[in-house]
Amino acid sequence: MSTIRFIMLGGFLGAGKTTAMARLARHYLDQGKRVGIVTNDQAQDLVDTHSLREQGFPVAEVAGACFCCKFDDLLAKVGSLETAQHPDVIIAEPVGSCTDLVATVVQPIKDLYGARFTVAPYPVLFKPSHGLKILRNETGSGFSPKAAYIFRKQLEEADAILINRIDELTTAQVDEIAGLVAKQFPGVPALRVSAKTGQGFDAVHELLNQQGAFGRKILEIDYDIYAEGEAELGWLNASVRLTATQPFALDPLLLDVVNGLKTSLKGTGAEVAHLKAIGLWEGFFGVANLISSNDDAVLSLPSKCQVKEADLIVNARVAIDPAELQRLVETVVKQVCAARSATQSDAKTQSFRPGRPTPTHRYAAAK
Ligand SMILES: Nc1nc2c(ncn2[C@@H]2O[C@H](COP(=O)(O)OP(=O)(O)OP(=O)(O)O)[C@@H](O)[C@H]2O)c(=O)[nH]1
Ligand SMILES: [Mg+2]
Repeated sequence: MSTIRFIMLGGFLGAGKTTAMARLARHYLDQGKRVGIVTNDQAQDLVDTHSLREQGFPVAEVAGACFCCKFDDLLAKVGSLETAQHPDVIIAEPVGSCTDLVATVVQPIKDLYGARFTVAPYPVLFKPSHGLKILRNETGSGFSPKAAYIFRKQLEEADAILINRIDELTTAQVDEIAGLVAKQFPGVPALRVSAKTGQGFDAVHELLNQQGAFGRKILEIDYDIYAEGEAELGWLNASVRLTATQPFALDPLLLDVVNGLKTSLKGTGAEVAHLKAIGLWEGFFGVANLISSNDDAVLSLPSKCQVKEADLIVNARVAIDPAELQRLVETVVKQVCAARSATQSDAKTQSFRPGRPTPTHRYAAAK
């Protein structure tokens, strides 16, 4: 029996993992391969799962904690994709605040499930907006030193670093990032890519096809700093049905939600790691994002539709108290509804600080 290629794509919150996964999935489908995707979040109602499903990919979701703490669930979800899809390739996206994935996911899969899977080299996407400040050691990088610690640890265990968003960076900016990466993570290949446009992805495909001694970088990591860094984030997943008597355009609504939150968060000084909102109705869907407090909100996937009803899902990862985050999200959704004379129903919200990671397995040395 042939083995399944297992590809995991790491990177910080908002680095471009989901965008890159969709691009990779399309590439393998074009090659006639069958693909399954596994998403992961600290809670239910993940924008990425809905967005990838609406794009037509088979997706299984591991919810409630990161892959490392839900290792058996990850394998069970992969198993359900195997039964339903018989995939040649599985692409998995871990939670963007998670690290130590080689010791807790890659190594256990290789060691315990080597007959079922061949694990691809582990790439980590580099997020320029926060990453440049972190690698420059700038104070006021937007995050605390503990969150910056997680960001660096993610890069440290990578087999290759994918410098993302080159479509919107100058050559000088990309050169500066590449120089800092080469100095601080010596010997790690750095590829220049755009998950949005596909620039540089031939090299990513080549990388992911390589066989050899990959997925072997076991970190020295302080779980106290890691846990405290994660717990600085307020995490919120909310869903609600919106109903209006007159049709409204879905895309401006999504942008209003994200921009409204950006504005209200500005007043608090809390740094945004990633805000994302998806609107869904009868096969239409749109997604809006904001990846840092200093960026602009973007409509990454437009729905181009008018609706009288829509399911809205908001995911927010912000360095703020989760109760305060929930209050701000509720206020903004209320305003957005009032502007369209829309009512809310079936509202569900989970807001919390991520708990301390306690991995199912942790390999102290590479097998
Ligand atoms: N301009 C540009 N935007 C990008 C690129 N890659 C991703 N984005 C945008 O960045 C935002 C975040 O991308 P995602 O793919 O959702 O990031 P993620 O790493 O999956 O985020 P989390 O799941 O929250 O950790 C979206 O608005 C994307 O459209 C890129 O190469 N160029
Ligand atoms: Mg994602």
